[in-house]
Amino acid sequence: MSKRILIACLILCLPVLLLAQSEKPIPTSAQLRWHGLEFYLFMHFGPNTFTDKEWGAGNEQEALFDPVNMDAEQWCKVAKAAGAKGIIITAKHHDGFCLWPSKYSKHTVRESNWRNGKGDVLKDLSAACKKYGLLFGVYISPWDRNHPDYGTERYNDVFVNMIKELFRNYGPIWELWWDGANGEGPNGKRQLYDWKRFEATVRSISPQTVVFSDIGPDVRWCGNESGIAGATNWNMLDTAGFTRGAGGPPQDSLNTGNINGKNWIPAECDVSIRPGWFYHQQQDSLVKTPEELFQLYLKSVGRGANLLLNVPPDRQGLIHADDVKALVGFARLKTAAFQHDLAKQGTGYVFTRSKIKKVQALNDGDLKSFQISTNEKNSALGISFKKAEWINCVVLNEFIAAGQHCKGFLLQLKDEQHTVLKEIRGTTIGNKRIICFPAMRVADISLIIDDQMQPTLISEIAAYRLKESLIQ
Ligand code: FUL
Repeated sequence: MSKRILIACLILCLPVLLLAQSEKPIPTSAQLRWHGLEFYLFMHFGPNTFTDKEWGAGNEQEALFDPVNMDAEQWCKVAKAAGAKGIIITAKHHDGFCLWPSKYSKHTVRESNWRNGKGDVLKDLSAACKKYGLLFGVYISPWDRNHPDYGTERYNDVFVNMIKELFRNYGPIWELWWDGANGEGPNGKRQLYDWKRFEATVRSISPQTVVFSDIGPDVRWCGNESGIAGATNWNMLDTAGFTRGAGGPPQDSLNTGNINGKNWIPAECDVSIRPGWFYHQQQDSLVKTPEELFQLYLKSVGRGANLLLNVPPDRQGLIHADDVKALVGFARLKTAAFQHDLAKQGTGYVFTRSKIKKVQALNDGDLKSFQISTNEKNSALGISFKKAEWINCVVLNEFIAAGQHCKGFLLQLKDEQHTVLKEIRGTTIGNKRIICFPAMRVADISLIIDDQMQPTLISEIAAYRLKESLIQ
């Protein structure tokens, strides 16, 4: 084999070698797909919508639940207009009320008067999601303040049977959300959950479903309910010795993840568009503004996490006009902000051993192609422009299929004379890192990764000029 062919083979095989060599955790195919979704909606809906409570006691009359104009297609149209990729609904909250006619409970839509007891929120929503090309997910609270079996071993059977009903009758379910809250049932007893069995049930029926909880196994809570991921955000987490709920890892660990964590369990940021999780009319004036939602996007998705934004249907069974307005406004801001990637007009390069080499992967818009940042001293990846461009935002993507490697980076923005205009330090990159700064005319964006576990794979360096009011 000639030397040239040998070198070509080595270069082609490098990504595969890097993947194989990696002892660090890497995402599963279902997790990778999840990372690509970025933003989707949460919907809290049930008796609390009609009682103005956040946690129902479980003894609410079923007749209370009567969303006379419920229209799951309206929810989906709103989700689409917002740019969300799916909807996760509270199939059962802590009050135990089932939004589907479960055979294993007497506290369900069937016992209500809504559509003469023939209504099924999950049937409507799962069908509407399919029609509108959205993913369908469910939240099912293990804590049940209504079920008579709660606090006994029989309840574990009930919960397993409910999971089976959900997955068999309403699937495919892309994400399952397990809440950490665990209080007392109607008889004052607490439940010892059989998590192993619950997990095995989900995996056996639907192996591609990503399961969320404080400790995953697939997606973790970000440690707060304000929608903010850690400025350092590792996709890895140590779970040994921890349990779901009160026995979970400390909230700051959940927020940042663990640099040497043994499992790939990325963070999801759940937050409500209103102060409460459920709809309350008196909060109509407190819906977050499009600008506030954009800032949340920067602090969640822009830090490598996913954003799960709660938009609760009202008593009619519709998304309220105030929420629709805010969501559409947010979608407009986001689309306008990231429409023109100015880096595409520049030239991607690698600088190493005092030599500069043109590369395409960094600004070809393809998240599957990447450039490797070696451990060479004074090396950099970057984008140079023939003519300086006004920019105030740089977006980086790490090729995380191979794991998360960058521990520390320096972003240098230079002018046409190669004078450094601004230096920005950061830690992790992950799936996406959005970095904003006051607008300046930049001729060169240089990314120096000076602290990494293994050579970092960067798939894109993008540059934008956002509306000045969005830069904080
Ligand atoms: C919490 C619950 O107790 C809240 O009611 C809400 O569902 C939130 C998303 O999770 O643990």
